[in-house]
Amino acid sequence: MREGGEASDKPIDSAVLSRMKQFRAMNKFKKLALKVMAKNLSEEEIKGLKAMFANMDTDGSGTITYEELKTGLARIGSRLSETEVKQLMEAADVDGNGSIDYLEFISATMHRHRLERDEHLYKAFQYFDKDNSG
Ligand SMILES: [Ca+2]
Ligand SMILES: [Ca+2]
Repeated sequence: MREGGEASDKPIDSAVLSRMKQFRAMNKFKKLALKVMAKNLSEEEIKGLKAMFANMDTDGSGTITYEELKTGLARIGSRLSETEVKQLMEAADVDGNGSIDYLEFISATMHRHRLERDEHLYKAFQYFDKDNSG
């Protein structure tokens, strides 16, 4: 905490952090399913997360590096160790290219209750059903 700093107790911040931690524990299939769902979310649904992504991507490159994640998380009031930030980074970086792109970020931080929503689930199902056999 610092004087004159921004309040970091906004619910979205802690929620996002705990979702990232949950994401870490998911298997590859679940992560991919979330990524497909993330693509289909409406602007309205991801407004807050989009702003947070832009906020963390300080150089505006369109991807979040480890350094940016570390600083960004610290800014929203997290007290994670280097190791924990690294673990979150590795978890969110689904394609393993060393940075978190927009879609990876949304996948790792979106509301999990979307998983239950039929519409999104169906789209994810269709994606994996390559031969459309149903
Ligand atoms: Ca960046
Ligand atoms: Ca990546």
